[in-house]
Amino acid sequence: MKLFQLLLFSLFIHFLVACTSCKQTPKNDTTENTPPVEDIKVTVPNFNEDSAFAYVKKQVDFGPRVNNTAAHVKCGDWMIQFLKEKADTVYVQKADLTGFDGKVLKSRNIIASFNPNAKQRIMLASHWDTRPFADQDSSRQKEAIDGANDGASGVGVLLEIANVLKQNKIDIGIDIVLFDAEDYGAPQGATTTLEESYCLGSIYWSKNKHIPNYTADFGILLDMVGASNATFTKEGTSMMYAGAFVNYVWGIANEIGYSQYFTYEQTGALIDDHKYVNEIANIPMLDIIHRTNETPSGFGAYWHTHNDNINAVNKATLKAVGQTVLHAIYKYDKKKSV
Ligand code: AHN
Ligand code: ZN
Repeated sequence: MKLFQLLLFSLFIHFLVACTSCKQTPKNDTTENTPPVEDIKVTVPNFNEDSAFAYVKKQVDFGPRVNNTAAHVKCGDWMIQFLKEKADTVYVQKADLTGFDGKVLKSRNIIASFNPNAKQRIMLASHWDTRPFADQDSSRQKEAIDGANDGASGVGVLLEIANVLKQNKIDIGIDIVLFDAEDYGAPQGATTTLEESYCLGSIYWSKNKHIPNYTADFGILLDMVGASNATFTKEGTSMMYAGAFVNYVWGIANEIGYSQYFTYEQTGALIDDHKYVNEIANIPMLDIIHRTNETPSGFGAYWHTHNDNINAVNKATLKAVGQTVLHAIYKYDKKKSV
């Protein structure tokens, strides 16, 4: 009897040990078989600059996308339709925003989400409205600009990225956010009671996100990403709030051959949509924006003039930006860190 009890007890102990080791074995195996992150080979899809350019032209062909105009409504409707065919969920956030001149601007922020339930997310943004005047031009200053670069170029790149995301599996979440009413900023000398007159759509979104507890690991804003030989510097607001992500994206651009576009020069802090995403929504967001030493404004010579038309948009620049952003997101999808 004693012997039998001993046998039972020893069987029980064996059983316990076996169970514990069962649990641990797969864990150890996974750790051993997972290569260090540097060794992970990432396949990055190709960015089609012809397609991106066609989306830029499509927007411009609606006419200037100035709030409260038919062209603005039609272009917005087209983008929503387009994104509904590509993304898992599209949110349209409507808002009546007040411009510096007191006008009510009928606005829509458009958010296209891929993998809406994924915890780790990247936000990609651009503004889609056009400036209602050409205050930097020497003629026809009161007429709206085409905004081929200022507005349409960033959206064109993002619409092509939506195409790529539809066709090439990614596990992290991606949100393409098209902000409205960015460029209704007061011209110099205009009287305004508003502290902020640019970026009304992104300020609204940052205070009223499309999902109340929405957040992202980081964000990339595209602004004026289509000019020939554009230079994208390390801009002050981006460096202040999202420096590690700037280094990540600029590093990738240089690695894949776009060092003439992505320079390591540091330039002054800008007011742009990313400022409010950083400061109000607390999501680190960087700005890929064309900066130059060749003009007093620091923006390209086309900026807020009638020269910002389709001829100012260059496919090679769209490619450099689009391919860099694709690398950044597909690499992050594998590494889950920068
Ligand atoms: C200012 O002009 C203050 N910031 C640049 C924001 C902007 C306007 N981006 C495009 N148009
Ligand atoms: Zn502008």
